[in-house]
Amino acid sequence: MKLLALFVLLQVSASAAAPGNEREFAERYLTKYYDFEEDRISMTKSKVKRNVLEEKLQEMQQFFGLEATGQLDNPTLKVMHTPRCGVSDVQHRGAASLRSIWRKHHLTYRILNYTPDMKREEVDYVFQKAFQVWSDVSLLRFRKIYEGEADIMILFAFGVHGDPNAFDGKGGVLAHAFYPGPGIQGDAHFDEAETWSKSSSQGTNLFLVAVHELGHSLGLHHSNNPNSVMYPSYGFLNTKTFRLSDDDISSIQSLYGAPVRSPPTANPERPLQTICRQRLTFDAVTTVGDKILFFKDWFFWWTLPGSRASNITSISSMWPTVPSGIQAAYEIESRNQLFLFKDDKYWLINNLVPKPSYPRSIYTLGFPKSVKRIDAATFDPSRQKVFFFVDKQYWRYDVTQQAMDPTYPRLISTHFSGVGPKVNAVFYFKRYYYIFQGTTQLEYDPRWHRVTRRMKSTSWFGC
Ligand code: RRS
Ligand code: ZN
Ligand code: ZN
Repeated sequence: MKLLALFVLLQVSASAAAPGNEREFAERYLTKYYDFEEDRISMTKSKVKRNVLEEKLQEMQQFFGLEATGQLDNPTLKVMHTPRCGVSDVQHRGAASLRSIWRKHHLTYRILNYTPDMKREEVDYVFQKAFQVWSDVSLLRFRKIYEGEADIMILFAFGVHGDPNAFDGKGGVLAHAFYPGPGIQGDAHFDEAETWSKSSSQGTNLFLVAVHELGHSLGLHHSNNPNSVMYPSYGFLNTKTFRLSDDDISSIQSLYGAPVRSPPTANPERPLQTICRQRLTFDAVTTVGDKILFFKDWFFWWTLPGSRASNITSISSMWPTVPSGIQAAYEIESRNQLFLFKDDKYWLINNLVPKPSYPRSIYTLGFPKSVKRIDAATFDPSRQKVFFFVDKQYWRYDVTQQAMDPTYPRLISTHFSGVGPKVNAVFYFKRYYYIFQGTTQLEYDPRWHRVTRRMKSTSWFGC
């Protein structure tokens, strides 16, 4: 069970706010959800005097679709006394660590029961469409199941319904959901006290609320952008003109990757013809098991040596924590390790899963501060050494000693006969190094220290 359930009841009961104590109660509420106390203290140290309580009240009133009077009026107190989501409405410093996501792209959902307010087919259709909103802009795929436990279990319930977040009757909180994880995590619950509807003019529109709740089920937090579907107030969602905001799209894509669009240099429908027609350069090339990966911008092609077929995958869909624009990569196959480099950082992917304690600094490998990025890298299993290419020089790292070899860096042109400076990418395959310089690829035999073949960079695609 993940630590963060989206909705935890606010442990402030109405009785704690006796008449006359309303201001104190409101301040506690605003401290919990709107950083009131923190901002009040910093304001006392500031020369500019502002009414922090009034500002915080306005912020809260905007969130709840109330008139932003900045006063502790009755509608505001009513909302404050309603049990609600325990998650702050403001972007908390450090809140990013609370993030949980699904570690897979194919998710199942199950509708456990149906609201009597709508026909069953209508409810089915609404959820299908609500899931589609998220799958259209990400690599997520959803499948409906009819028995057993799904990742996302959907239900309608009144009041107390088996989790700590009882519903509050008609109006107020319409629904809640739990962030990704096992058990109740990921599930979405809808308050049956609402009159659910497919229409935009009567009752509560199930589609809009479902898109919001499923956003949480996928790991999205509330947003303070009123155009976002993750804004916590229903009144701001527009049924007729609904579309995800740019914020919503970039948030979901940062978690699960963007759909694989046609990259600028290739057409996935006819990859071979398109790749072969290009004068392609690559950012990094490496083997991973029996495949060769060719990194370019935000994606990579992969192919099996000897096969004329190739595939394209976005880096973020494969490894959401790894950035685009990888500059160097190498594999230690015997350990199932893949190392990816960008600027002065590197990531370790173990068994295709990113290790959590990365990225690390390249300086921990022994590079001097003058090195700002690695152009290319490869691991030579026969020597147990990694070769790092940086501008005109290369470095040699001993994997067993976990240290840079002494007497490095050396000049590429002196020690790699026939290879000019500035290597874009390099990988080791069957005792040869394949060195990419622009649109040219050199096959280099390290035993005889000579270039044995000169090819197009795209030769591995059967061009
Ligand atoms: C949520 O974030 N779920 O994940 C809950 C959110 C929600 O229900 N927000 C309330 C809301 O907009 N309710 C509409 C009806 C009541 C209007 C009165 C003022 N008021 C899900 C939505 C975004 C799909 C917030 C709210 C507004 C509220 C309230 C809460 C009065 C309690 C009491
Ligand atoms: Zn619930
Ligand atoms: Zn919400």
